[in-house]
Amino acid sequence: MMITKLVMATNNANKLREAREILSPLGIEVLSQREAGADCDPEENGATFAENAYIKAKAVYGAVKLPTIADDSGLCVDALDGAPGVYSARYAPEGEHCAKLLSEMRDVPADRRGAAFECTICYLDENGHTELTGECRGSIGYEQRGTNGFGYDPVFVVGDRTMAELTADEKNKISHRGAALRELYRFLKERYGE
Ligand code: ITT
Repeated sequence: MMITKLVMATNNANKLREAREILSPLGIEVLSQREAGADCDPEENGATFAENAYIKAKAVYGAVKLPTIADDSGLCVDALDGAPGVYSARYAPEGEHCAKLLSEMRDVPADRRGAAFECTICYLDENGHTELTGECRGSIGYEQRGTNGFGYDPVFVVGDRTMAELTADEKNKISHRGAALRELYRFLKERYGE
């Protein structure tokens, strides 16, 4: 029987909103960890997105014992050797991430401003865990533009717009999270049937 309900192990309301936008049209309801009765914020001390996603999924699954997903994601900047990567959330104080990144990238020429948003979704249920990944390539702009989305979206350029200038639907079609969640859906269909 296809899964129709998942718990999402996150304290990030924007990730939860995007997961709902992507999965609810596919017939999967996403409960927040709080709605499911779990109040977890485990230490994310893994070295990779996959390790951190598993840490978060395991903490919430242990509390709710229902099929659980966790998203660990971040921005990997070529000119910074992949940083901030798994440290994306901890890179700067709240609200200062984009400004700090623009300042670090001040002297980097246009042809070396490539970057990728990476996302790993860990799915965990009584049969064990699986990781699904998604990537979105773009580049780092020179100024913040747009008010949609969250995090680094105002400085991440795809085509001629920043991710924060895209509508939610436009972002979800091309985003790292959209790609990983669609992989998750394919995995669930294969394992549990239509
Ligand atoms: P949880 O661990 O509770 O899920 P978090 O925000 O701490 O929430 P992460 O540890 O995975 O999540 O950190 C990911 C950071 O990477 C996030 O805080 C953003 O700054 C950035 N990020 C991830 N996805 C993004 C997106 O779609 N748009 C912009 N920034 C994003």
